[in-house]
Amino acid sequence: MAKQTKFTFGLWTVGWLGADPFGSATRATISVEETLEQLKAAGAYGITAHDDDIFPFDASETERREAIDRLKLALEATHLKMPMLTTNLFSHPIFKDGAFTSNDREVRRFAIRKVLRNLDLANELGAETFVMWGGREGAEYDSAKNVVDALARYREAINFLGDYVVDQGYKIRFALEPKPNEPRGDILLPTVGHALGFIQTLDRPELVGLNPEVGHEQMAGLNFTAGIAQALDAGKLFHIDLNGQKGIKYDQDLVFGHGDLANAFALVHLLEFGKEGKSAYDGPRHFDYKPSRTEDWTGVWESARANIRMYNLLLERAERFENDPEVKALKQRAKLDQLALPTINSGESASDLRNSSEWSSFEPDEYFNGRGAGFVQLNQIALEHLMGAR
Ligand code: DIG
Ligand code: MN
Ligand code: MN
Repeated sequence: MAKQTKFTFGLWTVGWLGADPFGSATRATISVEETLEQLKAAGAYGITAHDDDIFPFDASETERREAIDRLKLALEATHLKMPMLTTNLFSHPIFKDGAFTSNDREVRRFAIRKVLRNLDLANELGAETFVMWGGREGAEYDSAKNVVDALARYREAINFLGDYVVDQGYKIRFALEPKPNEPRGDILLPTVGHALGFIQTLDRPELVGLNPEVGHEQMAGLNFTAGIAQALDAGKLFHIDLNGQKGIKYDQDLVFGHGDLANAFALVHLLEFGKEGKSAYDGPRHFDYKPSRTEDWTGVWESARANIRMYNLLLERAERFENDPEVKALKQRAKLDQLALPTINSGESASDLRNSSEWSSFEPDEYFNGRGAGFVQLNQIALEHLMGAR
């Protein structure tokens, strides 16, 4: 049975009208009220947004307030929540060389001011996670960006914003979203690993975690589920962007599971059973995808439902995999239980290890032509579960 998972969608996802660098929009816009009603009907728990998704970049204070109050009414009418807010620091020309790390100091100061106002809005809307995707933080030319200075400016901005959240008493945590490239030739903090290392250099590392996106790690040729495991290991999985990507190419933002399905299966298994058989992540399952440009509005809502259906189907199959007695036996053959054991005995010293009696019977040659791991069969059974063949 599908759990009551907290599925959320960015307003900008189903709201993407199809315009891309090679063509104009293929869909007409619809109202925020209809968008929230449709997402509620599709099974969403909540929505997320950039500030510029709620009101235009150049909205007057009155227009801004009207738009926010209109959104709040639509949230009330649909009982949808808003667990995450984020800031658009990438669309307006002012951000053409970045926001926090623009070479232009006036732009950096403007960007921080825009985020300060958006943090107040996040607090007003009850959003506890504040995503920061630095889509324009980066460069096309190595000579045009001193990366050491850029990281110092990034750090300065996040430290300043962390101080603001603490001074205001906001219950907000930041989630950095890595991406290797697009729209910049190279984006700063390109992967989970880079972002984890950067977080440790901040004044308040406890306030800052990650919002990894499936397709972004996969654009760099990395295993997304392994990256999520490292984020969990570091206690930094504050949010997650689910979608699909078919290998190393432009950011496809496909429906979740419509790219590397086997890795999506492993991801759902990790999220739902990765902590001693229990859920390893209790945050929203957030879809950051784009309904294909080929679709009309009927197709958009079908794609929204497809994200949830894919997650629930993978959850069902991951649960059968987790509880399959044959899988338990195969995991033992693959020594996964041994990997969970510490390598060194409690209190064992280097000389204890060197003088252990085990060495008298230990035969490295036994690993030739024997002691096979059984990984392929385990993978076969996993894929049979994925395919609904078991
Ligand atoms: C792109 O993957 C980014 C932007 O859509 C947004 O800032 C962030 C929020 O999930 N993801
Ligand atoms: Mn993306
Ligand atoms: Mn994203």
